[in-house]
Amino acid sequence: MADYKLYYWDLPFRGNFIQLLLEDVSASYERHGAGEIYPDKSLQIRNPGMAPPYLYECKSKTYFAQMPACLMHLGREYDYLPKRAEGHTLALKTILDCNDVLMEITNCNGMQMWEKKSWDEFRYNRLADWMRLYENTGLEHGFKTEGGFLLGSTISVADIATAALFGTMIWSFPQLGVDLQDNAPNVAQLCQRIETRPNIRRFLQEQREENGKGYCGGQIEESLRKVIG
Ligand SMILES: N[C@@H](CCC(=O)N[C@@H](CS)C(=O)NCC(=O)O)C(=O)O
Repeated sequence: MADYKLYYWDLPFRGNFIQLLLEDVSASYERHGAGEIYPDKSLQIRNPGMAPPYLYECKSKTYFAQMPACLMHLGREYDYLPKRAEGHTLALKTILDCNDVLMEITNCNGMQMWEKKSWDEFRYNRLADWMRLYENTGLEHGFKTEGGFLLGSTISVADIATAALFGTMIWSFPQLGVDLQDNAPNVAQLCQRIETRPNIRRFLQEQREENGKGYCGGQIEESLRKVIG
């Protein structure tokens, strides 16, 4: 029996945050469609969750929802959390930042479609600031050492989350690679280092062959593609 079951759509968007970690630690897990739980059973599972991803832990027969909670849980299980209090808190903060960026880049889960003007304003101001924020965090902590990670000299959930955020974004929208390079060159390098870790590389290659450039899906992805050009 697998150790975990991950319920998500056939898209990288929030699912890859969890999946990259599961892959990196060689956890045994099964992928299931989000529709097996969402929306009909969302309130019936133990620890109900409003929306995918859902992570089921077989040994405890427990479900977890909310991507940051799932990642922190796995981080503790697999020793991917910084030991010191500041680092531990920053790891959670980094994942929450990622979730904010996901919310912003999808205009609140597609509540409103992007127009060229609003997109450019977001891209060259707020998104650029987000990138700089990750870069500064790394420079204040792990990037002091050559080949270091975001928060220190060892890999943590913060690196998995950063790569799941920006690595995926750049893969799906290569035009944004320039933005990351200009605003956060060390983060760009970090994403490459994480994406080339053997298990992650194998997984991403397979996923990208199957899903192409797919990002978050739906009309909001179409709208993003239109404005990014
Ligand atoms: N804060 C939640 C957001 C979950 C979420 O918005 N999931 C998306 C897919 S990435 C979804 O299917 N939402 C449907 C809904 O909210 O009803 C998390 O981090 O897991």
